[in-house]
Amino acid sequence: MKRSCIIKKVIFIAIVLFVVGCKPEGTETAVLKYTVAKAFPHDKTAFTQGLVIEYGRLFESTGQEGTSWIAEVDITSGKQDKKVLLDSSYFGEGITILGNKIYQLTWKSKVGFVYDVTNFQKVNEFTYSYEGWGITHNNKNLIVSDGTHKIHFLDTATLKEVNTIEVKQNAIPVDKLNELEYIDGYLFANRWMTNEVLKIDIATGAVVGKLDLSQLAVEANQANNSADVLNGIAYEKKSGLMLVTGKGWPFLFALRLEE
Ligand SMILES: [Ca+2]
Repeated sequence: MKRSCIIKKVIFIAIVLFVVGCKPEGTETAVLKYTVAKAFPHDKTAFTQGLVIEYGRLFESTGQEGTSWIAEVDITSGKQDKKVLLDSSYFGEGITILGNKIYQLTWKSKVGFVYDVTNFQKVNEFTYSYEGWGITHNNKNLIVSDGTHKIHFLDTATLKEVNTIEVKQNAIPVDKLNELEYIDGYLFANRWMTNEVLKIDIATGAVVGKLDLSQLAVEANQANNSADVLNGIAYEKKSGLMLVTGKGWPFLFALRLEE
């Protein structure tokens, strides 16, 4: 083989190795680590759909027809002060609190309800064209999941859609996004039928981190063999703790994410 030919071959192999070795930009998914700071009791009859901390108080919403409620929950005892019981024609979903109002989604009815958080009186309704699953906000928009890989951004004044993103990991859509929590610039979503919480870049939809909560699901199932899936993320800014639970889970876990 001529010397020039060998050089060309070496260059070709080097290019191939470089291309194969390169990952597309922005697709790194970090494995997030956590420690359990504390486990609190949680009502194992609660079909949890939404979890949020506001004003230092914990609020929860539940689902299924006839058992859909919104409550303020005493975190240390797990006892609820039920404020709103939905008509049995509705299947309640996630809640978020913004500007002294609670926003609640319903699953397939495609209607959301708005309540005054001071007295839990319903003050408004809004509609959407997809299934309602999880809801949170970033102070600018309400942020809604619909069970697919799409995330909807709603104007907080008109409650109309202003933007959507598609959530992807390594360019592959990640569907079944459920309960949401916006934390420090990122969207966290637990994925239905898994024990994963995903950390999502809210500008691009890229999954940048993944939290595996399988061990917590094992503990929930050991304590209640009819415990259902992981569902429910709240964040307490002051302590930096993330609270997670599930449908029928007898525990609510306070987690500290490691850097
Ligand atoms: Ca939440």
